Amino acid sequence: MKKIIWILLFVFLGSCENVQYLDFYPSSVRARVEWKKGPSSTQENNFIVTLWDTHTGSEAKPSLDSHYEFDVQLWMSNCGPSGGHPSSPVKIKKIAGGVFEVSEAYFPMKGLWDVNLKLKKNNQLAIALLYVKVEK
Ligand SMILES: [Cu+2]
Repeated sequence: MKKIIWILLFVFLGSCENVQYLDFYPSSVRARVEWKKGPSSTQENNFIVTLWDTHTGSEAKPSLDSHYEFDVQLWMSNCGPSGGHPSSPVKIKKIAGGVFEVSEAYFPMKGLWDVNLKLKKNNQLAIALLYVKVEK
Protein backbone atom coordinates (compact mmCIF):
# COMPACT_ATOMS: atom_id res chain seq x y z
CA MET A 1 0.00 0.00 0.00
CA LYS A 2 2.81 2.37 0.89
CA LYS A 3 4.42 1.68 -2.47
CA ILE A 4 1.24 2.63 -4.32
CA ILE A 5 1.02 5.91 -2.44
CA TRP A 6 4.61 6.73 -3.41
CA ILE A 7 3.94 5.90 -7.05
CA LEU A 8 0.82 8.09 -7.05
CA LEU A 9 2.80 10.91 -5.42
CA PHE A 10 5.44 10.71 -8.14
CA VAL A 11 2.82 10.75 -10.88
CA PHE A 12 1.21 13.78 -9.27
CA LEU A 13 4.49 15.68 -8.85
CA GLY A 14 5.54 14.70 -12.35
CA SER A 15 2.41 16.14 -13.88
CA CYS A 16 2.88 19.47 -12.07
CA GLU A 17 6.55 20.08 -12.56
CA ASN A 18 6.01 22.35 -15.57
CA VAL A 19 3.57 24.65 -13.76
CA GLN A 20 4.42 27.25 -11.14
CA TYR A 21 2.32 29.83 -9.31
CA LEU A 22 3.60 33.25 -8.27
CA ASP A 23 2.22 36.38 -6.65
CA PHE A 24 3.05 39.87 -7.83
CA TYR A 25 4.17 42.32 -5.19
CA PRO A 26 2.79 44.82 -4.49
CA SER A 27 -0.52 43.85 -6.10
CA SER A 28 -3.28 41.26 -5.90
CA VAL A 29 -2.33 39.70 -9.23
CA ARG A 30 -1.35 36.05 -9.38
CA ALA A 31 0.53 34.31 -12.18
CA ARG A 32 0.54 30.77 -13.47
CA VAL A 33 3.63 29.90 -15.47
CA GLU A 34 3.53 26.82 -17.66
CA TRP A 35 6.64 25.72 -19.50
CA LYS A 36 6.02 24.54 -23.06
CA LYS A 37 9.68 24.12 -23.93
CA GLY A 38 12.56 24.09 -21.48
CA PRO A 39 14.11 25.37 -19.36
CA SER A 40 17.32 24.42 -21.17
CA SER A 41 20.54 26.17 -22.15
CA THR A 42 20.75 24.44 -25.53
CA GLN A 43 17.52 25.54 -27.20
CA GLU A 44 14.90 28.24 -27.39
CA ASN A 45 12.55 28.13 -24.38
CA ASN A 46 8.97 29.22 -24.15
CA PHE A 47 6.23 29.39 -21.57
CA ILE A 48 2.68 30.59 -21.10
CA VAL A 49 1.92 33.15 -18.39
CA THR A 50 -1.67 33.40 -17.20
CA LEU A 51 -2.48 36.41 -15.03
CA TRP A 52 -5.53 37.23 -12.95
CA ASP A 53 -6.46 39.63 -10.19
CA THR A 54 -7.34 37.50 -7.18
CA HIS A 55 -9.99 40.08 -6.14
CA THR A 56 -11.92 39.99 -9.40
CA GLY A 57 -10.88 36.91 -11.37
CA SER A 58 -9.66 33.36 -11.08
CA GLU A 59 -7.35 30.91 -12.76
CA ALA A 60 -10.28 29.49 -14.71
CA LYS A 61 -11.38 32.98 -15.76
CA PRO A 62 -8.15 34.91 -16.15
CA SER A 63 -8.45 38.57 -16.91
CA LEU A 64 -6.36 41.57 -16.28
CA ASP A 65 -6.98 45.30 -16.22
CA SER A 66 -5.98 46.37 -19.74
CA HIS A 67 -3.98 49.27 -18.29
CA TYR A 68 -1.35 46.83 -17.12
CA GLU A 69 1.80 46.50 -19.21
CA PHE A 70 3.35 43.07 -18.94
CA ASP A 71 7.06 42.50 -19.41
CA VAL A 72 9.56 39.70 -18.77
CA GLN A 73 13.31 39.97 -18.19
CA LEU A 74 15.83 37.18 -17.77
CA TRP A 75 18.77 37.74 -15.46
CA MET A 76 21.56 35.53 -14.17
CA SER A 77 22.43 36.99 -10.80
CA ASN A 78 25.24 34.81 -9.49
CA CYS A 79 27.75 34.62 -12.27
CA GLY A 80 31.42 35.23 -11.67
CA PRO A 81 33.09 38.35 -10.29
CA SER A 82 30.97 40.70 -12.41
CA GLY A 83 27.92 39.74 -10.34
CA GLY A 84 25.29 39.17 -12.99
CA HIS A 85 24.17 39.64 -16.56
CA PRO A 86 20.98 39.62 -18.59
CA SER A 87 19.95 37.39 -21.46
CA SER A 88 18.58 38.73 -24.73
CA PRO A 89 15.05 40.23 -24.71
CA VAL A 90 12.17 37.75 -24.92
CA LYS A 91 9.22 37.93 -27.27
CA ILE A 92 5.81 38.42 -25.64
CA LYS A 93 2.58 37.73 -27.49
CA LYS A 94 -0.84 38.36 -25.99
CA ILE A 95 -3.05 35.32 -26.56
CA ALA A 96 -6.11 36.47 -24.63
CA GLY A 97 -6.98 38.84 -21.78
CA GLY A 98 -4.47 37.94 -19.10
CA VAL A 99 -2.78 35.18 -21.14
CA PHE A 100 0.63 35.71 -22.72
CA GLU A 101 3.01 33.50 -24.64
CA VAL A 102 6.66 34.20 -23.85
CA SER A 103 9.03 32.85 -26.50
CA GLU A 104 12.61 33.34 -27.66
CA ALA A 105 13.67 32.95 -24.02
CA TYR A 106 17.34 31.97 -23.94
CA PHE A 107 19.38 30.79 -20.96
CA PRO A 108 22.84 30.71 -22.55
CA MET A 109 24.52 29.30 -19.43
CA LYS A 110 23.63 26.50 -17.05
CA GLY A 111 22.82 27.63 -13.51
CA LEU A 112 20.27 29.67 -11.63
CA TRP A 113 18.34 32.28 -13.60
CA ASP A 114 15.86 34.90 -12.44
CA VAL A 115 12.76 35.23 -14.57
CA ASN A 116 11.44 38.66 -13.61
CA LEU A 117 7.76 39.09 -14.41
CA LYS A 118 6.82 42.77 -14.37
CA LEU A 119 3.47 44.52 -14.37
CA LYS A 120 3.31 48.27 -14.79
CA LYS A 121 0.26 50.48 -14.38
CA ASN A 122 0.28 54.27 -13.91
CA ASN A 123 4.02 54.20 -13.26
CA GLN A 124 3.55 51.65 -10.48
CA LEU A 125 5.63 48.52 -10.84
CA ALA A 126 4.74 45.12 -9.40
CA ILE A 127 7.13 42.20 -9.68
CA ALA A 128 6.93 38.42 -9.42
CA LEU A 129 10.24 36.60 -9.38
CA LEU A 130 10.62 33.05 -10.64
CA TYR A 131 13.86 31.19 -10.01
CA VAL A 132 14.74 28.76 -12.75
CA LYS A 133 17.45 26.17 -12.43
CA VAL A 134 18.85 25.41 -15.86
CA GLU A 135 20.52 22.04 -15.59
CA LYS A 136 21.08 20.92 -19.16
CU1 LIG B 1 26.18 33.59 -16.48
